[in-house]
Amino acid sequence: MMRNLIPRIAAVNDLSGFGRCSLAVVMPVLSAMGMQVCPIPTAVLSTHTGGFEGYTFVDLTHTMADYFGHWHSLGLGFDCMFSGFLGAKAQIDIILRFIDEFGMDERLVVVDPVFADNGRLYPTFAPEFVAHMRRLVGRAHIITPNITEAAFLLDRNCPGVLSGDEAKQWLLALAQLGPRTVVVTSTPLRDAKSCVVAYSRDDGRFWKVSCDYIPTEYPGTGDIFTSVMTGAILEGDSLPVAVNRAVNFVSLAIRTTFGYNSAPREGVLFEKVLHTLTVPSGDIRYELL
Ligand code: PXL
Repeated sequence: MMRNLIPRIAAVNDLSGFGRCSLAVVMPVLSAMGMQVCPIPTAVLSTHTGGFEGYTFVDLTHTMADYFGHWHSLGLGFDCMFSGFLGAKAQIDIILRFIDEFGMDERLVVVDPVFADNGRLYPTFAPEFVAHMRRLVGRAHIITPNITEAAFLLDRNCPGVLSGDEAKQWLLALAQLGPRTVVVTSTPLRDAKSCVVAYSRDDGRFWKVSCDYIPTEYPGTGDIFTSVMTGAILEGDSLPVAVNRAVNFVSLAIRTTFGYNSAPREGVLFEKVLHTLTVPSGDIRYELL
């Protein structure tokens, strides 16, 4: 049962002024899906950190507790909390308090543990951040790491290639950190270039959705992926359908962008395809892993 007429999501993420990631994509995507997004900004940057030099970075840790304390005094309730890029490790305890004070254990907690990609930590994170993120992951219902973040969370090496059985073992190990649903993006499965794999402890089933391969990477696609998947879950979709809808939307945005040869650091031209989120996806082709 939703608490609000329009599903209401507390979106804990940064605001990057240019480059199409974090709140600048989370908010329009989820609004297009008919959800109310209430942002809790973790930091304000002039651009994201993936491909721009000299960006400004203002950490908003100092205001976050008072910010949601005001919300608490207003008696606001949320159907979902969805966290992404954090400005400092001290924000983990503040978010855990949000989960407690707003009773989010009984609602939906989605944690996208954003801190690394392509085998490396993002520049604003020190290695000790990983242990703090593990504590937040432990309180999530759903997590959506990419394969690099999954490797850091499990203290393993980033795999070159995984068999289906190995991918299942990774998903189970991540679920042991606490979340009942685990979705890992950019998984290098042996029989596909790149896949999203998923596991739900509720029914013990494993899923995979293969992605198109395009020889370019765009920042912000992980944020868009988790936003669409979260919106679909809140709409009542099953896990594999929600993952499939998210893969479809990101693939469409990437193909659209690639055709224009725009600078990858500017992100995907999702504005051109946002309208497709308002109708149910017809192309559902998930498989059991
Ligand atoms: O899309 C993830 C992300 C979010 N926010 C900031 C980032 C990145 C990835 O580079 O730099 C500021």
